[in-house]
Amino acid sequence: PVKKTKVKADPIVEPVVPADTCEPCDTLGASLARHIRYGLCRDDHEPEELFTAVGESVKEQMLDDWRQTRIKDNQYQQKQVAYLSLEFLMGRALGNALLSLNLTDEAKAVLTDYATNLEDIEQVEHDAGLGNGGLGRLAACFLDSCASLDLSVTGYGIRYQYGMFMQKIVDGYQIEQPDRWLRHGNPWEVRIAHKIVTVPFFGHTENYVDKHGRRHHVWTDTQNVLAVPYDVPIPGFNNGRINTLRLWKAEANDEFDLAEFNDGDYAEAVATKNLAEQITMVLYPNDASVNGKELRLRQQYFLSSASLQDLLARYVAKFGKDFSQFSQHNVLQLNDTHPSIAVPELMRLLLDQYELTWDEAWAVTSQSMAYTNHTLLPEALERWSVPMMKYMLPRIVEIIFEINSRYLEVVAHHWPGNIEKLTNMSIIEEGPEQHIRMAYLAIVASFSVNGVAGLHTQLLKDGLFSDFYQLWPEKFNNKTNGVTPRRWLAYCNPKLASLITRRLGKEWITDLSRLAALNAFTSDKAFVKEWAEVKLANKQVLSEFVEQECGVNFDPSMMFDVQVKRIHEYKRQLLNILHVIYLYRRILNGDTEGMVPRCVLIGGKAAPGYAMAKQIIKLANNVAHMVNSDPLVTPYLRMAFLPNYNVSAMEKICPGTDLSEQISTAGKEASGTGNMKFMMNGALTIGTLDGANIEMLEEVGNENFFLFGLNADQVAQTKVNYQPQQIIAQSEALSGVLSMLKSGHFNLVEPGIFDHIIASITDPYDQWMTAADFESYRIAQEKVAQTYLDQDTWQKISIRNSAASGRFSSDNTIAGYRDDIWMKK
Ligand code: B1N
Repeated sequence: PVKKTKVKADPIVEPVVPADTCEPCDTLGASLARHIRYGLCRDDHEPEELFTAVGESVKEQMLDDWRQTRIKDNQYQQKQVAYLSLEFLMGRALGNALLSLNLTDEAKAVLTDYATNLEDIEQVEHDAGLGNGGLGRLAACFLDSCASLDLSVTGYGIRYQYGMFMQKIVDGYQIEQPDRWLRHGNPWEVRIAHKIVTVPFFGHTENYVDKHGRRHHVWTDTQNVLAVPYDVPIPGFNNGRINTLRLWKAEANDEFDLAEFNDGDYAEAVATKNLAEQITMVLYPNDASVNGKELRLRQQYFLSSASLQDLLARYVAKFGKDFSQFSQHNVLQLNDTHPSIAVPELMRLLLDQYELTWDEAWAVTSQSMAYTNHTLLPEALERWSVPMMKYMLPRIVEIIFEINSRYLEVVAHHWPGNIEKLTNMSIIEEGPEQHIRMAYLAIVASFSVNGVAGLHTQLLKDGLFSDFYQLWPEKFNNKTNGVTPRRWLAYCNPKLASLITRRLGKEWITDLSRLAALNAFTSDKAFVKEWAEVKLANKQVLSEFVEQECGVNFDPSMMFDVQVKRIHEYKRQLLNILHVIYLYRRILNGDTEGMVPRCVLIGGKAAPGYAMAKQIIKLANNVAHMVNSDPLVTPYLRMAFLPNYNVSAMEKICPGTDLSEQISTAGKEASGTGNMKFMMNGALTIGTLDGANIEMLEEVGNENFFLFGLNADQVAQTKVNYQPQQIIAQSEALSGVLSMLKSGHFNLVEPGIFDHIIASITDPYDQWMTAADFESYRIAQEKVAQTYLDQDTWQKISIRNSAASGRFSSDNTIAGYRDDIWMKK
């Protein structure tokens, strides 16, 4: 490795302390030696410490570019995007950073000096699980794409002390344990103490009119919490850009405890400190459902206020207090409504702190906010109690009411005399207790509202937000989700990546549409053979992982049929389990003609308060137990429930999967993104016409996708007079499965534990319509099996799936956000 030249400061800036007076940073090897010798302070290091030293040295390799990126971006040469999200599901950073910096080979070589290897070091890194599922992982993929597309985008989030809980399975039941991911420190983060800001809570408001007749508002008597930024570098792929993910940590300020200290009540003072620091203690583990807890609102306001203060301070440093240019230089993308309290907070800062008029402040706010909706599920729509919010954020509530009354004039003007419209569209929901409809607040204040897949956006326009679509059609747009091909192909599947690169060159890594060229190789026998060999090798790796995590033997010669995602009724893990029971019964009955040996893997976490989801986990484990313990069954069927499914598990799972299960009730999954990772890695999909599945099917064609089930319209129609009992009676297969379940075959020692699940299937109000889709699913699975028997055809379809996945690169998605939302004029 060559020694770098001295760091040159960018001529257009004058740093306070000229940074080019020091020696440039070392090579990775020298840096690592120094960190091990002088950073760890001792010789008896555990693998964790060695990882820390490696992480520190890799971070060091980014510092010069990070600084140059910051200097450049402080010039506001391009529009600054702030991506506000309560979740960033980053996973591990080491392997990804090395790939982006093109340092993987160097790191491998360097580590041989330390009697270890890169792979082992990588395994030591704890996942940054600062998210629940798709929404948080999407934010992480977006950061990668933004940096790789050379966009100046800062992620703003929360530095949760405890991320997503660790899931253990005990006797088939989910047990949650705290995720102490920061226990060994975090080499990637940098605490930026001089960018601390203060976030107010509680207190009350006073207002007065000054001698010029201007009304002033003071929010006073507040309890103030410090927001301390921790910056994490986000390297672009081989392009020298290092963006920033800024995560806020709550700390108590020093004022709070003076009174108590003076009274000698030390314990009381420390208790107050804990209260402040609680704000960023833990991630709420709900996916696609709300948890109306006060602390969650505090997190939301804390993130929004800290991030906006940060943005405004930066803007003022460059442009002064003339905010008329603000929206020309800044845009805020709200990742769902979770940070939508940023709307009234930006108004507050502009009105009360920078003394803009209402109209000026509103112009700034409504021209810089953009909102992404991620779900139609009513249980996930945020509504905050007005009395609670008044107590916590009194000034914010005043502003929301003012926004609402001005906006309702627009509604009244558009629909004269229509009281119902006013009630339906009001940001304030009336009732025994008033509530703020956060989605409406976000729509009213945003110049862009987008859904995350074609069908989802259509359903937003036709249903949930149809009134708003009539009022402001120009705000609505679709941005189908994507995933980063760096992590989800180049990094996680090196064997396939290398095969593709040997045939196509490496441009696909930044232009995934090039994978289309793989279609030409489906008739190249040698290529198809190599493709199959790579899959087999990846199945071997996955098999070892399953053995280690579940103690179940997955034979790589069998079909690997996988469903990994959060456990939710709408995602219908239950449908999958019912199908396993169906196959199991057939095997017991000796009906194995044409059956393809399969290994079924299910993984995912249930929200701790979601009883039905937890029962589904238990059922999966019990069925797996029965299946795996019968030697007559295991030649045809094996099943495992993978504990603690997370980002790093998916990195092993998607390369080794044959069949990807995307079987949600149509109209319920906004997009899905796991579906795309599997497709990229050559899995075939069995799926419904839901979310982005529809677009995947469009890209790959009907012959290469196992489609089944009702579509969204049919689901809505069927709902009117749904009679699952009848459907069950007409299906021999489903009747058999249900009677076996009812007989207690899977829960002999725990009678009754699955009664709820069984009842849900036969319930005419079953929203998820499991019974309705069973037959069609079963038949599609038959077709899967037939296809798998013809391995040559299967492998060709597999190639076509990868080839057709180009559209689902998050680079593509981000180019859309850039062109239609962020840079739109
Ligand atoms: O967002 C993903 C989509 O691909 C999924 O289809 C969608 O279900 C997911 C409240 C959510 N929607 N809503 C959430 C997460 C946490 C929370 O507290 C809601 N997650 C989704 C990316 O667009």
